[in-house]
Amino acid sequence: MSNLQKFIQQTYQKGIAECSNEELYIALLNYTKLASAQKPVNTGKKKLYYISAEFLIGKLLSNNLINLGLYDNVKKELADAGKDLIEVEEVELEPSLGNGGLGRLAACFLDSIATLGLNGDGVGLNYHFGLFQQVLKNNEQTTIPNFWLTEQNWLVKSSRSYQVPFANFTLTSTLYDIDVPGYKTATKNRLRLFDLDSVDASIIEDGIDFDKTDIARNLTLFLYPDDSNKQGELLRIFQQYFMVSNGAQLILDEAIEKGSNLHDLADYAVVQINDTHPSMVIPELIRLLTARGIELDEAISIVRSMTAYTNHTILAEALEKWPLEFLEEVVPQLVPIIKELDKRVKAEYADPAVQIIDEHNRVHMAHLDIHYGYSVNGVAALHTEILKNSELKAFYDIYPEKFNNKTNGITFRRWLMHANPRLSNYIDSLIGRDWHHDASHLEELLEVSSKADVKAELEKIKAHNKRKLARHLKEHQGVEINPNSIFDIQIKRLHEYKRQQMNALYVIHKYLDIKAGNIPARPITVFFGGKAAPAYTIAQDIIHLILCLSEVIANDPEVSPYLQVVMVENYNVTAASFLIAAGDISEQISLASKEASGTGNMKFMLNGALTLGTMDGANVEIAELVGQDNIYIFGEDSETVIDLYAKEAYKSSEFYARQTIKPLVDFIVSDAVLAVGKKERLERLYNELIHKDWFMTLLDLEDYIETKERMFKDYEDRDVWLEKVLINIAKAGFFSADRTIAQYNDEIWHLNA
Ligand code: 26Q
Repeated sequence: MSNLQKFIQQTYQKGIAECSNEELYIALLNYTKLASAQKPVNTGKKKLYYISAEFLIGKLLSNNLINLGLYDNVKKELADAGKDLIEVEEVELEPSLGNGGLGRLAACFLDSIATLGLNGDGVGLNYHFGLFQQVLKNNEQTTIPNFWLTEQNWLVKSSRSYQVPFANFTLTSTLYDIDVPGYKTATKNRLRLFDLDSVDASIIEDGIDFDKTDIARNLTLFLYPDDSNKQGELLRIFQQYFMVSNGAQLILDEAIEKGSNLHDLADYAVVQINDTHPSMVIPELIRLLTARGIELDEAISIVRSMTAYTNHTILAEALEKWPLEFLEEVVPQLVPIIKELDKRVKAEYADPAVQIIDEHNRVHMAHLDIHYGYSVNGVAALHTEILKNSELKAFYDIYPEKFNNKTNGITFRRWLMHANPRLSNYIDSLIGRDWHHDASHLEELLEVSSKADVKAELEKIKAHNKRKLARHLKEHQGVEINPNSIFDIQIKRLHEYKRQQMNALYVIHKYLDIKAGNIPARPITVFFGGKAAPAYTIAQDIIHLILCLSEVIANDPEVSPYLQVVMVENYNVTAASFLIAAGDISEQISLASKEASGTGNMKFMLNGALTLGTMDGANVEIAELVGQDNIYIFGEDSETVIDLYAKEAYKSSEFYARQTIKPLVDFIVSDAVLAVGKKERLERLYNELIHKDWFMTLLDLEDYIETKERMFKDYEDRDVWLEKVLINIAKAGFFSADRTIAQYNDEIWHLNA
């Protein structure tokens, strides 16, 4: 009997063939945990702590099996017993510990850090319900708690527990670990998730409502609870401090256990601050060091030499600024430290743009990070340039040496090997397996990019993945799609700057065009997926429009054979794996200058979709790598856009007046759409587009429509299209997170492998 057979026999007193998929999942979870437990943790002297409010890790079973080198065997043993690992995997619930790009990036990074043999753990919170689950009902998004944390799970309870002091009470934490086995490595790392001992899910009322003031019960229930009122904002401060105080205590303890005297703490620890949610770690580390007898000046300099900040956005509304009085109410022990740090800045720099505490007594968390950390990085070349030259220019003038770029990356283990095993295996057969450890080897595909048999196989693989997605959607959402259509996909958080509304206007264009008798060469399926923050009204309105269009088109027999719109419910990592492997067109259509990087763009490219995008974020680097012939770029560039904002020169009403645009925008409030939708929502969106359109949808609309039409035309020349596909896959190696992490380590962390 094999190890797995023995394990299952011992667990259930029966063979694999006799087990249900549920039983097999539980057994495999524990089997995998056991295999991983046998791997020693990395013991390198200096350790990275990647602190993040989000870790969007996705289901772990297959990924861990792949990394532990067990996948092929387990799959085969199950198959021999008439079982399908893919079906067993269905049983696993996806952890709900993240929202979007920043959280998924953290998860990809953990995989690469471990794979490169670097000593680095993730630090965050164990949210019992995490981000809400999205349910689409009556053409609207509704929200329910996401119950992901079942009794049997990947967490391993540790013996570490800390006290976290707040103004009026102290809370106790317990640390849970999730193993992060690198890809075929000798050691592992961990994701360290702190939980609140006194958390109590029974306070959840209707939907995702709960008593925001009951901190001792609610602190680790939800990720990003509604912060549209003061109680919600205070809760976020409670959460952030709970995360960083636990993290800081862990950092000091682990360093001391390894022999640190704390004066040399920076030889033992480096902290990467993932956006500003963990920024309070800086004053908290200073507080803890001074409490242990280190002079303030020295404490500040120790912390400055071990903290680094990553910026993920230039949207002003996402840059956190906490009223000092809120901090006073929640964490008064930090306030004198923050005031002291601010005083030192004020003594040196007069420029109001670089102050930590502004004239309205708000604490700018990013400013704290930049002054009191040693590194500031953006997440794509263009993004970092915009930070240096405009958003953070005043800081760049003071500290040019702190600024650096780290273009994002993705783990190919999950986003190719697991999401698209057919393609992954086919690549192995063409160029061998060197790319598993060094993704630049994918360029060897260029040598076969013109071969007819290679193109034919790529075509087959894509068709297979489309059928797989079709089955998945049928089972999970009851939607039928045409696997022979072109799959045009936009999946990402709902946000006006990402311009899902522009794609919706294209759908309207296509609908009216088909009504006018112009039948497309091939049917088109337009997929959307993404959640909207519950308090973000216009984003909800955009979802509403998409769902209404989907219904109008489905009910129109003149159009439905050629055009379908699908809004994928509760878009998450699991859905992404299916969608990305099946995509033909990757929609990356943010207003230039607004998308810091994007990482979905990289995943689609790696899986053989062509990008339809603006010169924004990492699209710019994709365009440089593949060349203009192998990407579809449209729209104004970031300089033009930044200039339009500076001069307040964009007037959406002028674009609306154009004969090409007006009928499309008007259709939002047409009888056809109003018949299936809510007047209030549709009119609000319509008015927003005509009178404000802050993210300049109408500016790029014509070019977008023309470029997309050209893309559909090009799709029909399969030979040429597939050559472009192959060039995209071959050039995707640069976007391996292994490359990104090697750069973080060489230029920021300096850990020994
Ligand atoms: C801020 C203030 C108050 C409440 C919430 C927030 C908040 C929450 C989440 C601000 C930002 C986020 C998440 C940002 C995010 O996911 N950014 C994405 O990061 C990716 C990884 O670097 C990039 O590829 C994307 O371009 C960027 O949008």
